[in-house]
This record gives sequence, C-alpha cells and structure tokens, in this order.
Amino acid sequence: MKPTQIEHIGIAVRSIEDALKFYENVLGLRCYKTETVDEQKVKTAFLKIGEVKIELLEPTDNESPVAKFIEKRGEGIHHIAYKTENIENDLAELSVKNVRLIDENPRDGADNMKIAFIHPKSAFGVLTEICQPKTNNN
Ligand code: CMX
Repeated sequence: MKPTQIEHIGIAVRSIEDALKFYENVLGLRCYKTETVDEQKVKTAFLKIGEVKIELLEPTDNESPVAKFIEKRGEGIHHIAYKTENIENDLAELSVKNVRLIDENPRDGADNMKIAFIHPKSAFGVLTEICQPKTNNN
C-alpha cells in the first residue's frame, strides 16, 4: 500500500447541529457539505482544514454502527481514513497479509469516495478506512 495522505478523520457525534457550533463558531472551520449515507445509517457533515477533512457522523438510526459506537464509547474519534490511488489492489494486498477486513470490496462512501474499512482489531484499536476518490467513469 502507498497511502498518499490522511483524507479525513471521522468523529462520532450525537447531533451535527450541536457539534457545528463548536467546529464553526469556536474553531472557525466551515462546513461545506452535509450528506446522508442511508446504507450506513449516518448523516455526515464535512469541514476542511488544509488538505484534510473532518467528517462529523451523526447516527440516523439506533442500529447504525455510529449509534452503537456512541452508546459503548461516547462521542469522539471514530475512524481515520487514508487516501489511496488503487483501493482494489490495496484490498487484495491486505487480504494476503491477513489483515481483518470489514469490506472485502470497495463500496460507495460519502463525498464521492470508494471506501473500505479495516477492522479496529487488526489496526491497534483504530477503525481504519481506505478511500479513493471516484472518477467520472466509476
Ligand atoms: N474504533 C475503535 N474500536 C471500535 C470501533 C471504532 N470505531 N467500533 C467498534 N470498536 C471496537 C469495540 O469497542 C469492540 O471492542 P471490544 O471487543 O474490545 O469491546 C469491538 O470493536 C467490536 O465492536 P462491537 O461494538 O461489538 O461492534 P461490531 O463488531 O458490531 O462492529 C465494527 C464494529 C467496527 C465492525 C462496525 O462498527 C463497522 O462495521 N464499522 C464500519 C462501518 C462504519 O463505521 N460506518 C459508519 C461511517 C460510514 C462513513 O464514514 O460513511
């Protein structure tokens, strides 16, 4: 694998509306997009600092992985996402290295990305995402 940068940091919050009061009014960042990912049962809000995004994640359903995370561990850092240039190759390489994958194949994520998650038990306690921007062709 050759990740090129940290693409975003995912932060689990109970309410995006409340969290944005901190991120925008206190930290001075700007939310440029909100998007609901039905498959993941989350609403997301994106802010950018330099090349790195902050992704706020609010559960839309009690069965959402983010709802379970907040229930168990409280609000806070949920995952770190690494940008990569060939997610299919990376997943094949991770499988060969016996890394525990949550997603064997890339799927659609928020903000026009193909994404896949590595299980936190295989990544020293950090839910780890790899992601690749979609082109117009895929
Ligand atoms: N970071 C670190 N550890 C985590 C974690 C997280 N985000 N989520 C769960 N864990 C830990 C739990 O604390 C638990 O550890 P212990 O066994 O030591 O108690 C272990 O992983 C298993 O957790 P669980 O509560 O039993 O939950 P599940 O196994 O049902 O699910 C996970 C955990 C990571 C597989 C699941 O949350 C998942 O598939 N996540 C990927 C999808 C996702 O998070 N989507 C939301 C964001 C989508 C987006 O950005 O678009």
